[in-house]
Amino acid sequence: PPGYDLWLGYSEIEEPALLKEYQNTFKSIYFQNGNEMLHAAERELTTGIKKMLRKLPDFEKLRNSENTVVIAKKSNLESSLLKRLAFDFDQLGADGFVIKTVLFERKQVLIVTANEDIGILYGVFGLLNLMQQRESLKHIMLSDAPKVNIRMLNHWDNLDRTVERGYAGFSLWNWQKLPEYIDQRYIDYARANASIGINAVSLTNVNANALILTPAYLEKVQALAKVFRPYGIKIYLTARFSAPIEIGGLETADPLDLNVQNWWHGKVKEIYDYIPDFGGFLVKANSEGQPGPQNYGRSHVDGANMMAMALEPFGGNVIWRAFVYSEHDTSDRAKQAYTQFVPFDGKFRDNVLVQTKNGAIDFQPREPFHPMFGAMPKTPLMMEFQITQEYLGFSTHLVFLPKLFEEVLHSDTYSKGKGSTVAKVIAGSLNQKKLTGMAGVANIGTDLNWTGHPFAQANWYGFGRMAWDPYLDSETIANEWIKATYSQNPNFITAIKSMMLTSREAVVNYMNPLGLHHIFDTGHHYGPGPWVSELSRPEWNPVYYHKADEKGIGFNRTPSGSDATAQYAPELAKIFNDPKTCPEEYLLWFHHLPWDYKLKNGHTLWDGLALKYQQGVDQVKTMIVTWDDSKQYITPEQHNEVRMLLQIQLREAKWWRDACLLYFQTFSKQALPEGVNKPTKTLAYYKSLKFPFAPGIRPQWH
Ligand code: BDP
Repeated sequence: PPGYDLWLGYSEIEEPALLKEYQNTFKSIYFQNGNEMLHAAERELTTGIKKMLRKLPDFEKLRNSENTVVIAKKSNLESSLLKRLAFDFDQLGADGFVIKTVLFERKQVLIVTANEDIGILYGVFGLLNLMQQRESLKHIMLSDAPKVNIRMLNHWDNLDRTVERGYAGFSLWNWQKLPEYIDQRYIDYARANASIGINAVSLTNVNANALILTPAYLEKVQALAKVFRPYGIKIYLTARFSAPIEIGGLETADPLDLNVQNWWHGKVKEIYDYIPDFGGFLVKANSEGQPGPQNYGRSHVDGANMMAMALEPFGGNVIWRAFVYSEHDTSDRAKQAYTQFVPFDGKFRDNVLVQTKNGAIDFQPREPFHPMFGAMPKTPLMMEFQITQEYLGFSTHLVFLPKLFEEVLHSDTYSKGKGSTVAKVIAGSLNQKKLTGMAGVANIGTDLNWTGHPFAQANWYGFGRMAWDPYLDSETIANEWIKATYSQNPNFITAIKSMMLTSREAVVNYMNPLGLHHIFDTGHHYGPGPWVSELSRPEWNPVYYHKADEKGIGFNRTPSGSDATAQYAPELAKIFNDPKTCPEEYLLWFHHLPWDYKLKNGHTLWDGLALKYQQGVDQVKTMIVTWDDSKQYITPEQHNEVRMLLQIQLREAKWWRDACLLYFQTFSKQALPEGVNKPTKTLAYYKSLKFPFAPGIRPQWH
């Protein structure tokens, strides 16, 4: 089916000179014999070469002088060859690899080597990627190693196979047919992840069901672990804090209760009997109704450390989420995670990571980076990005997320002076962290092309690449992905790359320009709902976030308001506090400003806001032109599916513009500036819309 192959399509090499070069290179391959992981790597190389070179490669199990390619661990290479390679293996760690062509006994030999099996697997994918990028291998010298330890997908999959905030069908995990039936999809999923270096997955929703920790499910999880193991992927499960009560028959889940502690120890031991390389637990506690240590008057540290102690003897980790805000706390929601967690810096056990969303609210089209990243030098902070597009148009809108990821990672926390970027915090280099990680909430489901929108595949791909190397730039990633997925044609690449790179700014413009945020319709988050005001908790209402009134619009987070800026380094707080120096893309995030406030370009705030909404719509129109102009380079089916999706995106961009502007106009009481299209419907019409078909909603919000 179209799109099923993802970026592993291995299209035929059409360029004759390069084809010839590759054919010469792959005359005789020595591939070190070995375990399941090496076999997986060898299988992948066979598939790739067969497809790209139209010919089955010649593999040798014994090293001989005819070999033109040698793929083996360092410990398996003869010393004369190692000498030729002249490479310092210490810099590779366990996961890194080197790909190098050397002159050996008067012949060119391409070597792929590493310290460990997993390095060989990544090296083979690295080699295949070079070929998909159509790079010459004649003088290749590439070494690469990941900069982050845990590179993880978080699935928000429920046990009934619905996916919270999932827009690409149902959950891949077929609990009914497991453990006996191994769907080919599990294998292809593992291949795709390994190809970009993802080495951990959490299978289940953070709004957890304790049943996943019972033997009936564990034997199924075990079967998945067996499929993922050769691809270097560890399984994590979400642990519901109240599991000792729900499946353990205890009366409490108090982390300081001895019976509770013993229960978790026993449970963890049981899990490791099924899955000896189990990764650990991902926990959402005391957040949005999930139980947690605070139910018993205990702290996040008490809860996390209790689980960490149970996992420690087995080498497992606790990933404790910092996405908390409380109904009892009336302070600005944006401040609450910091308030709850920063005092605990240095108090978590060594195998605890605190997983923090990229921004302080909730995966909005744009947020300033989360202030916790600059404030917990003694705690391994794991980044949580959302790959599934809950607030960015679901799987219907083309939005290239690596642009967003890059913006966050390149942000400067100033926590140790200028240049203290979030990327350095995540990679652990800023504060010498031993354990590092990055997680992405998966956008994957049973849809034939995995992600619903074909371009949403680029977000899975890009997330993996950036988890491997948080310093990578989004343009490089777009380039790689287009070539591996669609076409090698330079015209196509240039056009589509620029379309992808502007797509994120487009969605910000037509949904949440100038720092607006969380003005989505309730529950499902499909479409605009800036007028929503009657939900029980104030911070669930969009009016809480935009605070539009007769005088102006925006959330004052400066010292005269909620003072959330005080959670940033003083240098940064100073910049954010003054509307004149605050980057305009964060203006209404940090300030409540009058409708006639003058923007940098001379427009009033009202006019500027309206023009931004219009610009977003216009950018989508341009994307459509670009896509149509590129028709000749791809198949009609490929062209048509994205064309249809772009038409929906355009319609929805206009909907956002019109609904938001009509609503905000009731406060600004000003006409739309020239250049902004007149809405074709009334505000009452937009308010009346209902969406019983919106996918991915959490059941409790129906
Ligand atoms: C919000 C989602 C909700 C998740 C929550 C979380 O709307 O479905 O459960 O985040 O991350 O964005 O826990």
